Amino acid sequence: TASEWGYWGKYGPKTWSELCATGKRQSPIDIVTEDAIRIDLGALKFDRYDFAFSGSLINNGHTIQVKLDGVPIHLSGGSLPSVYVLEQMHFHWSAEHTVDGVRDPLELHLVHYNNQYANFSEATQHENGIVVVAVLFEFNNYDNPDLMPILETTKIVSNWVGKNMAQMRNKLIPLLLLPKDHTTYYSYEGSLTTPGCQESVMWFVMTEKLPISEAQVNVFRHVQNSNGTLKYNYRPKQELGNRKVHHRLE
Ligand code: 1SD
Ligand code: ZN
Repeated sequence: TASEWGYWGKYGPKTWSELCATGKRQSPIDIVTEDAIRIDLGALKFDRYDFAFSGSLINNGHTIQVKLDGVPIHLSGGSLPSVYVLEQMHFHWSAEHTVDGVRDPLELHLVHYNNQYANFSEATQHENGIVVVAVLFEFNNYDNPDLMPILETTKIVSNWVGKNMAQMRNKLIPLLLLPKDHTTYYSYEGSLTTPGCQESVMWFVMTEKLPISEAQVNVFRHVQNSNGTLKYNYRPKQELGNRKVHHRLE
């Protein structure tokens, strides 16, 4: 069916054209650090990111997605026009955004929608509707303990394609999934990286990377979907065109 899509083969990104918005602000991109315009756009304000949340995971066949329970988490500041509500977070293995051509093993997306709109899906229809904060993980020899609540539950939903949510056994503090310096970032105007690729996203790619071990990345690489193992789930790089990437420095 036309709604089927994947990351390689018969339904790979080359066949997404009928499912995707086509335009001049598609994501992901390669961030060329030398070309980024250094400017102080203001620090992002991560409100309630430091609380400990219970939540649940789902394997939707394209990624592992985490939903947190309880009070809403808000993102504002950094020249954003309003307050953005955290909708969900999910992972791409390998990373979607490359920095000077380097592709890291994992990228976390914290997906927020503009609270002027009724919900996430309505917000995707507006150019300032969505903010995704992206965190890149690079290989390290040791396990990253802050990923434990998510990884132990990923193992459970690994072969539950699209069926059930699994509750996390341990609470998650979202702030620990951001680098210590979460005020320095690259930002540009782009799109969702999955069909329909709506051009509604302000991207904030954190400059500082977090560590992850090879064993931990392998937990994601073993996730199953209806076609077998979801070995990887990144969309290839899109044209920057005449867009500019900004680099926020204090
Ligand atoms: O890939 C995600 C996808 O899983 C879904 O969360 C979508 C929103 O429905 O967002 C994209 S992305 O642009 O954040 N990668
Ligand atoms: Zn994503």
